[in-house]
Amino acid sequence: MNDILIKKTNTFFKETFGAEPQKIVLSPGRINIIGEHVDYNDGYVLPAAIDKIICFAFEKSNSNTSRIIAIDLDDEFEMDVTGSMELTDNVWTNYIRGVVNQLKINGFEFEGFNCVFSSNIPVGSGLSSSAALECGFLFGINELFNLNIKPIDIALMGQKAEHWVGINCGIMDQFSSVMGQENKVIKIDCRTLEYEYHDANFSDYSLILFDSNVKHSLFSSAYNTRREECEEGLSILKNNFPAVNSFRDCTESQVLSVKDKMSENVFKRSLFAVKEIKRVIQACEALDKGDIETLGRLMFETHEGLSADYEVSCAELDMIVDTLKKEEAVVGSRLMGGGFGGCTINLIKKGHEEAIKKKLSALYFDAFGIELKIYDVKIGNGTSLYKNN
Ligand code: GAF
Repeated sequence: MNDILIKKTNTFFKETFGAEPQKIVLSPGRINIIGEHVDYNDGYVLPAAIDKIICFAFEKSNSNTSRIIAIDLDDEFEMDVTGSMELTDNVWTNYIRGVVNQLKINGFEFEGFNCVFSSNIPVGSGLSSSAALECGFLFGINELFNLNIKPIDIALMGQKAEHWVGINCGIMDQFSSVMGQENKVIKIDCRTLEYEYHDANFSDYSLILFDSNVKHSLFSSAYNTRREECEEGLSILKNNFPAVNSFRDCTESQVLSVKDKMSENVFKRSLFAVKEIKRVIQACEALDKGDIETLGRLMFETHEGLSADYEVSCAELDMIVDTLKKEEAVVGSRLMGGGFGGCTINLIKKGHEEAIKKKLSALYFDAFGIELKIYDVKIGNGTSLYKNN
C-alpha cells in the first residue's frame, strides 16, 4: 500500500516540477497501547509508529519562495521563508508554517523549497496525522539543507509547531512518529524523555483499530482544558505533599485526601492521571511477560477512566468498547488518542477477527447509522528517508 503512495507522490512531483525529487521522506502515524493523556502530565506512555504514512517529496527551489502541495486535498500554497509566519484559516498549512516558524526561532538557516505530499493516515481518527505532517516535513527540510537536527529535537520542534497551531499537546505523538521501530513499542518517560523499546509481541492476539468515524467538535478547547485542570490538580497536591513533583509521585489516597480542596472535575482528572501512569508501568511489565490478559484488562480500565473520570469519550466509542467487552475473543479495548471520536485500539484473539469485525460493524450501524471503519495496522519504523533516495 505504501509503494502505491510513494509512486503517486513521486510521479506528481515529477509532473509538477519536471525533475526527480531530491529527497523523499516517509513519516508514520502512531498507535498507543496505553498511557492516554499522561504525556503532558510527566507520565509514561507506550506508543508505536505504524505502517500508515505521509510521503513527502522535496527539492530546493533555489529562491526564497516555497511551494507546498497537498495532493490529496488538491490544495497548495506558497510562502516566502524569509517572511514572518502567521496562522491562517487553512488549517493544514498552519502545521507547515508552524514548523518553519520553529526552524526560524531556533536560528536554522535555509532557503526556499518545493514540496508535495500525500497520505494514507486517516485524518481525525486519533492516529496523529498532524504529528506525521510536522515531523516528516521537518525531517525533509533537515535533510535537504543539512541542518543537522537530532531526531529528538525534530520531535520537540514538531510538538512546538502543534502548540503554535493551538493544541497544547504532549510529546507522545511526535516522539513516536520520529523514533518508532518496526515491531517495537516505545516506553517513553515523558518527564525525562528517556525511552526504551519493548517487543510488540501480542502472542495470540491481533491489534485492530475500529474507527468510530466521528469527530466531535471542540477537540482543541476540551484538550487544552483537560491540561489546565491537571495543572490545577497537581498544584493542589504539591501544596499539600511537598514530596510530590508530578502525578507519578502520588498515591490514589493522597488524591482522595485533598478531594475537598478540588473542584469535582479537577479531582476526577487528577485521579485518572495518577491511576493511568501506574497502569502503563503494569501494562509494560505484562507485555514483557507475554501476559496479554493483564494488558487487556488494563486497557479496559483505561477506557473506563477516560470515559467516566477524564470525560474524553463519546457515545460511539463507549458503545464499541462496551460491545467488545462482552466478547470472549476480545482481551482489551479502549479509546485511543485525544478522544471525542476517532479510534479504539483492540486486542482480538487470532482467528476471531473477521467474525468480530462483522458483528460490531452491523451493531454499530444499527445504533448510529454510521459505517465503522477498520484498520489492521502493523508496527513500523519512524520517520526516514525513502531507501532509493
Ligand atoms: C493527542 C496529543 F497530541 C498527545 O500529546 C496525547 O496527549 C494524546 O492526545 C492523548 O494521550 O494525541
